[in-house]
Formats: sequence, C-alpha cells, structure tokens
Amino acid sequence: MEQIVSMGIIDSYFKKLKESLNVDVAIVGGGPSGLVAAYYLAKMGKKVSLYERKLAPGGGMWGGAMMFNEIMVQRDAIHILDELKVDYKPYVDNYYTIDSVHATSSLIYQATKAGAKIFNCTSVEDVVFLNNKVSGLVINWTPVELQKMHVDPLVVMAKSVIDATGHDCEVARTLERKNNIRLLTETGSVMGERSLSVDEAERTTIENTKEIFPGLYVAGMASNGVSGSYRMGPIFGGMLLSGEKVAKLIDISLSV
Ligand code: 48F
Repeated sequence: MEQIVSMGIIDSYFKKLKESLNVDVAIVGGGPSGLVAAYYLAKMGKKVSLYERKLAPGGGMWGGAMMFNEIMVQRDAIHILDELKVDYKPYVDNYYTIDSVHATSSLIYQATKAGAKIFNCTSVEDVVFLNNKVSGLVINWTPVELQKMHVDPLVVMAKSVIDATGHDCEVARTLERKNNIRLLTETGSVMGERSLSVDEAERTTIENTKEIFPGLYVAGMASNGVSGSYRMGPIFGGMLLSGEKVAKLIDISLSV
C-alpha cells in the first residue's frame, strides 16, 4: 500500500509532465488573466499548460482589497463570470461584488476542468529563443529558485507563450534583458507601470493585451506594465477581459 501511493503519484505526475513538454500555449502566471486565458484556450481544444511560482494559483485575486476578501467587477465582464459559473451580487450602477475566495477557486476549477494543466511551485526563469521567436519556456522548481541552488532547468516547447506574471511582467523583462530585441511598445522596451487610475487602467489593460514579440503575448497587469500604463486596484473586469482577448488572439494566430 505504501508503495502504491507513491508509485501512483509519480506515474501520473510524470505522465502529465511528459505530455506537457510540447504544447500549443504555455502561460506564465496563474492570476485571473492567466486562468481565464487557460480556460478559454483549453475549451477551444488547445493544449495548454500554466506555470505558477506559488503553491496556490490565483495571484492577486484571493486577498480582495487589503485582505477584505471581496472584489469588484464591472458589467462588461459579467459574461465571463456567467461562462465560468461564478456567483456575483449587484452593487451600484454597472458594478458587482464577488467573494474573492469563491471567484479565485472557481477560475482555477474551470481552467483545470476545461483541460488546462497547471504546474504549481514552478518558476519560469527564461524563454526558449529560436529563429528570432519565443518558442518555449525554461522552468525550474520554485524552491530551487528561492534557495539559489545551482540546478539546471527543464524546457517546454510552445507555439505561443503568454506573460501573465502581473505587475512585474517578468517574461518580457527577461526576454529584453537577455536578447538584443525590440518589443511592440511605444519605446521598444518594457515601459514600466504607472500609478493608480482606475478607468484608464481598465481600458488600457485590454488595449495593451497583444503579441509584443513573435511568439510572446502579454495579458493582465503585465500588459499595462509592458506598455507603461496605470494600475487599478481591486477591480477585476479588465483582468478577465484581457484573458478572454488573449485567448481569441492566439486562437486566430494558431489557425492561420
Ligand atoms: O498578479 P496576478 O494576479 O496577475 P494578473 O492576472 O492580475 C492582476 C491582479 O491580481 C491585481 C490587479 C488587478 O486588480 O492589479 O494585481 O495580471 O498573478 C500573477 C501570477 O504570476 C505568478 C505570480 O506568483 C502570480 O501568482 N508569477 C510571476 N512571475 C512568475 C510567476 C514566474 N516567473 N514564473 C511563474 N509564475
């Protein structure tokens, strides 16, 4: 019995890992934008893997605002909550509140149920760069990263990569730092996030969701960080809509 438990876990984990070494879409970061993108892409029949540094995916959605575990979403994004079977309550005008624990766990549930494979405790430390295109990810265990252990990584090949790493836009920064390239932004570089401006930030989150280099898309706060736009605090419509938009963009590009 003792051996069966260990064997079963090892067998099914390695099956999942091996099946995910070559995917259609590799997503970095399991916050709301990454999870929504994972859900829609998996539902479209794409092979999707998502890498999350922390033990629990969900990013900045669990904690609501200052740990008051409620979040706000505007009407424009309600169709996504309906699609993902998330409960919400009307507040005023176009605004709705949601229990953040319910919302976050629902996003994780629906993404995995649709077929996306989530690898938690896994940090993305670099990209695969082939023929001037982002062609995959370089991954390692988060404890290796935290302990600064000198352990080489594994490689995952992907037709498209999404940087959904939030405020730090880590994948775009790494790509830029290590390679002599220009990104599709006003300056050609990662411009860095600006201070809080809710309406502007919600609008630009969606606008800035795009392919910023062949093979590399940005979604969620990473899209604003890359393009020098604003932060917005605990309102999440833009994050959900950005996840939906990046899934549509990748679907179009993979089908040509
Ligand atoms: O920050 P995060 O929730 O990203 P998001 O989808 O949503 C932003 C909102 O939560 C909030 C906001 C809107 O109101 O401003 O901040 O843009 O989630 C990003 C996830 O990426 C993980 C990180 O642990 C977090 O869970 N992450 C970041 N860098 C890496 C990573 C990396 N190099 N490898 C793996 N995971």
